[in-house]
Formats: sequence, C-alpha cells, structure tokens
Amino acid sequence: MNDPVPDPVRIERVGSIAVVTIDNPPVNALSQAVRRELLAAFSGFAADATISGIVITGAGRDFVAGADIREMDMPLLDPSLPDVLAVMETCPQPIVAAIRGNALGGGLELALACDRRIASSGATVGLPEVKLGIIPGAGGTQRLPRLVGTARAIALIAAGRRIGAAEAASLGVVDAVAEGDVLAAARAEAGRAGKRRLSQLPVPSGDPAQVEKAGTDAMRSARGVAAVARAVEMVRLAAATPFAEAVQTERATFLALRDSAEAKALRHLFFAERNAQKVPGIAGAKARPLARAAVIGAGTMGSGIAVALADAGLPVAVVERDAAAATLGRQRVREIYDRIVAGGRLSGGAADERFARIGFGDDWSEISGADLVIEAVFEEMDIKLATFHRLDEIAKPGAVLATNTSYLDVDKIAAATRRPQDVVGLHFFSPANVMRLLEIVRGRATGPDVLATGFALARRIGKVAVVAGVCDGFIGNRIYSAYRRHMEYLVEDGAWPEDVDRAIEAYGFAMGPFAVSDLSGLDIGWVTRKRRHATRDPRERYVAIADRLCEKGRFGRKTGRGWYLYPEGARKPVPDPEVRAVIEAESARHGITRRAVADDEIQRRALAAMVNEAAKILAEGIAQRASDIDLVLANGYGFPSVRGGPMFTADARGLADVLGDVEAMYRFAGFGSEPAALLVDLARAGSTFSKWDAGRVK
Ligand code: T1G
Repeated sequence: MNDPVPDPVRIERVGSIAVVTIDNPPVNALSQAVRRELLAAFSGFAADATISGIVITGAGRDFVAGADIREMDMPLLDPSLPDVLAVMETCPQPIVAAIRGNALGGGLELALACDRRIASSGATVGLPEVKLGIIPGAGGTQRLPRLVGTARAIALIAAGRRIGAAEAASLGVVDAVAEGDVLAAARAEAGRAGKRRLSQLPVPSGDPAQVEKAGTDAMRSARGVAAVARAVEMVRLAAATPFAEAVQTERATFLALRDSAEAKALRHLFFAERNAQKVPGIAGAKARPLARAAVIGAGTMGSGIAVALADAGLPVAVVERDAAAATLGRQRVREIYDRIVAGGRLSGGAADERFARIGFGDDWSEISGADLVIEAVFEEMDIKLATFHRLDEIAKPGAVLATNTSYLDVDKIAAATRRPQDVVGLHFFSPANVMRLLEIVRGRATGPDVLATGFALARRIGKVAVVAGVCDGFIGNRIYSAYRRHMEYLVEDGAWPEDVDRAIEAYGFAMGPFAVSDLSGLDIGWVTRKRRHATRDPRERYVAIADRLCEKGRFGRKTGRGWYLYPEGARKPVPDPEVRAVIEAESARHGITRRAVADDEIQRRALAAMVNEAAKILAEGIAQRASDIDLVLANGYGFPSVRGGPMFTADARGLADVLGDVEAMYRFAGFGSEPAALLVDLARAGSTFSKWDAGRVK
C-alpha cells in the first residue's frame, strides 16, 4: 500500500471560483484520505456564499482512476464515496469537473455527481468495475443512464468500456471537449452554469427492444463474471425506481460483490499485471527505439504478429522464403482484417490503413531498417538457427532480434548470432493479434534494455507481458503440458475425452484440453513428442493415445477428425466410437482396468498438475512470481480469470489440501509427478504462494 500522501486534496480560489485538485499519485485514486478531505471541502463550500462556482480536477496525468482498489481487501473505511457525493449534491454552487486523462470508476462517478463535465481531447472515461468483478458503487448505474439512456448505459457498464473524449461528448457523458486549457474552460463554465443534478433528471425513455438487446449482448460476453448480470439489473432499475432508493440497492449489490471470491480473484490479477512489469535487473534500463518492425515468416503466427504490430501504428516488413509464400502471407493478413471488419470491430477504411502499413516479400534486405525483428518460422531448431545466423548478417546494429519459439532453447538460438545480448524470446499466442499474453523469454545474455524494449512493445500493442526464463516450454507451455499429460492419464484410466472437457469447461475454462488440441492440431504436439522421444525418461508413464490418433491421420478440426469428429455442418464436435476403441486398446495394452472418473477428480487433478509444475518453475526461477504464473494461465491458456489463476486458487483452497491432491496424483502417475519441494515446504509451513511472492520479489 502506498504511503498516504499528506494533503491529497488542494483547494485554490480563483476569484469566486473554488478549484479543488485531487493530488494522490500515481493515479489520484479515491483513498480514504482523499474522501475525507473532499467531504470537508464540499461541506465548507455549501455554507460559503462567497463561492459562486466550484471546479474539481486531478493533478498530473489523470483526473481520478477510481476508488482505491487496494482498500477493497480491507474493512470499509468511512467516509464512503456515496457520502462524499451526497454532500456535493447539497452544494448550491454549480460544480464542474475538469477531466484530463483517466476518469474511471469512482472517478467518473465523482464527475457524474457534478453539474457539468469538461474533458480535454485526450481524456478517457468509463465505468470498468465489472473487470474487477464488481459494479459501480457510487451512483454510476443510476446517473449514467440519465445522461445516455438505459440501452447505452448497459452497453458501457456491462462491458466495462472506456471511451475517448470525442465519443463521450457525442453520447453526452461530457458536456464539452476543451481544445486548450481544460481547467480554464471549466472555470469559465463554473462561472456561468446553473445546477443540474443528474440524480433529479428522469431517465430518457428508450426503445424497450434496444434495452433488451443491450442486456442480451452484455450477458453473451460476460465470460462467467457474475457482476455483469448485476450491472444490467442495476441500470434497468434506474428507469423504474426513485434515485435515492435505487442507489441503496446499487450500494448493497456493490458491497456484496466486493467481498466475493470472483472480485478478489480479479483484483489479484489486476495487481499481478502491474507487478509483472517489475523485473529485477531492468529497473532503469531504457527501452530501445521502436519505429519500424519486421517479421520473418507469414504463417498463422507471423501474420497475426504483423497485424498486432500494424494495429499499434508500426510499419512492418513481412519477409518469407519465396514470393509464393509471401503472397500467401498477404492473403492471410487480408483475411484477418476482412474478418475484423465483417465483425464490425473496425471500419473498412481503418483496416485498409493498417493493412497498408505491412509490406510482403522475399527480399531479406527489407529487414535491415527494422528496430525489431520477430522470427516466426517453423518450430524446428535447425531452421531457427539458420534464420538467426542469416538475420545476424542483415539486421542493423542495435536491432532487437526476437524469436517467437514456443518451446525451443532461446540461448541456443542466440548463440547462432554474434550479438546474443540483442536476442530475446517474444512468445505470442494464437491468434497473435487477439490473445493478450506475451511471454518475454529472457536468455542468459539478453540485455536489460532488450527486456525493457519487450515490455515497451507489450504496452504499445496492448499485451500483458510476463518474463520467463529458458526451459522447455517456458512458463505456460510447460505447465500446460503437465496438465495435458495428467488429463491423458485419466483418459487411459477410464474417462472419455468428452468427460474431461465437460469437467474442465464446468470449472470455467472456455474449452477443455482435447477440444483445444483438435483446434490447434494434433500434429504440432506429435512433432514435440517425437523431438522429446530420445530424451524422455522411460520411468515416466507415457500415454500413446494421441500418437495412435495421429498415425490414423486424425489431426483435429483441420482433418475433420481428431479426438472428436467434426461432421459437415455440425455445430458441436461429436464423440467418435473409433477414438473410444483406440483408447480402450491402449488401456488394455497397459493392463489398465478402466474405472469411472468423476468430474471432481478431473478438476482437482488438473489443478494439482498445474500447481505442482508451477511450484517447480518458481523454485527454478523460470518465473519470478506465483502471480506471474496466474497471469500466464489466465491470459494465454483460458484458465478462468474469475478464479484468479492456479496459484491464487491453490492459496484460496489451502496448500495442504492441494498437496493432498498432488500426493494422490503421484500415487496414480508415479515417476515424474513427485510433489514439488516448494509446494511441500509452503504447505507444511502453513504458508501461501502470495506470501512467497511478497517475501521474494519487491
Ligand atoms: N486503485 C489503486 N491503485 C491503482 C488504481 C486504483 N484504482 N489504478 C492504478 N493503480 C496503481 C497501479 O497498481 C500501479 O501501481 C500504478 O497505479 C500505475 O498503474 C466505487 C469501486 C488508470 C488506466 O478499474 O486501469 O472505482 O504498480 O501501471 O498503465 O464504483 O491503472 O506502480 O505500485 O496501471 O498508466 C475502477 C484501474 C476502480 C481503473 C493507468 N477503476 N486502473 O494505467 O498505470 S473500482 C479502474 C487502470 C471503483 C467505484 C468502484 C490503470 C490506468 P504500482 P498502471 P497505467
């Protein structure tokens, strides 16, 4: 918790206008100290006839980024924000919010309790509370619909959308966008405006069909977050319930959600995302300039990466082995943009503009001007080494040379160049222009400024970046492989693939491991298993079912059959008796009498496998923090965010309990599934991964 700032609220008089400045770095969060001082200030103003108008604003970059999220794991601290807003409403003087930067959550609610809102052109406003598993708790669900109508308010609040100043003005959320000094504009407005308490305005009548549609759309993209349904309910309440009564209901709902397991999990991920950027050894390192990029290989990953870079305004040179492959890459990228436009997420013109930033060809000299080169060629070490050897000849001095490998040894790849300090792993997830996760793989020689450049790139392209050390599969794929392995053990023991997928989806994953495997293609895993065959320890249990399926050409959706059948036109994959026969034959071949496997066992085993492998990864220093691992699984592997990630879930359940499952797993699986020493130690000490994090990484 940041040390409380003395006097986080400043008051100045400009003539008869009182200017209130919230100054609580880094983002002017509405901490208890801020609320207390605001309450005192506005109580004073209400009784001060010499003040004709009031302006409220934030110091530094932002207006107010919301309530202080750190306080939410603590008992309630008075005064509450609704208390402050109620006193503001008693002020006879017009109050004008001067919004610079972010006005989010309680910050926008504070502005909505003002009589006018003036924004600077770079301002961003929104009520993103559902992203934290809560709803606005200070009148946002009641005041916003009075400005924009019920349907729009549902769309904004249930999606937690943040909007720019122009859109906010067009919707009426702000009254004006000041081109020049927003504070001066607000002072002028405070001098002429009258009172306009949103709480006393009616909700504009809207088309019930639109309201219905907004609610349905909101629920469709709720992703299991309970707060979304509550938010829709609250906003709909506004049109039918007196303000004073509705804000009570809103507050009670907010408080209940605040203490929910979901909200705690999402808060954990919020701070995990911020902490992941704090990497020992790079504090103070300056990121290298990033004006031009190049991508080698325009397959599925390369084309997605090129789109992610172009979307962030970067000119990109995509280079392939020959002209035909380059043309294919161009088509792939064009199709990506066409799909986005067809989905209404981008205008045709904007898509063309971005597409035009990407060049395609087989002339490698195109790489020589790039500040960053990302290699996305086939996942074969020899091909990677040859590519980096050639890259070393062409790329300009100081260029960052990145590999998108998802498993291979980044140190070995770096050693293929004379500048290993410039080499880093940038592991994107498919589709690379959509998935939020970016694993930044730190090689032995990777320079701190190169790592800093990786983080700067992640911020620029809107990715969640997590640093990983070099090992087979880094953080995510290594944990996912352990989880997959145990799910296959359960299939050989008695479960069917559809049982496992059903249990895992019921746990909250968007998709079970066998459906995921069919989507990404069984052939990729087959190549990896073959690569590992020579080094696999014969004492480790090996399930060959997937190999049998691949030998039959069952590579998943792309071949119409994998773990499931994909009949033409069928909406859902279908279990296939042929797969059952393969499974039964493998169980028999290993002398296994198939048994019933309950959903609960599948879910506990999944978590046990993930947590156990993760504890090994932590102990080896491949991941810095347990919370980094939660970020990786939640943003790259579909682990339900409302559970906070495997490590957070394990802490919530109690490590002794999880260790019990790991020990059971070891009894079933034997060699290779031994309980991780770190997990055993923490469980025996009655400790947690979050305490381990707190003790280790600042
Ligand atoms: N409370 C406490 N700390 C916060 C904070 C907040 N609301 N927002 C940011 N921080 C810290 C963050 O942890 C980091 O700390 C530092 O500020 C910089 O943040 C009643 C209840 C504003 C867009 O959801 O989205 O209001 O790591 O690295 O990338 O209805 O922060 O340096 O120690 O993210 O420039 C609703 C959350 C709250 C907005 C800036 N508000 N914040 O992004 O910096 S719920 C939000 C953000 C609410 C009411 C309810 C972003 C940002 P440290 P940063 P950034």
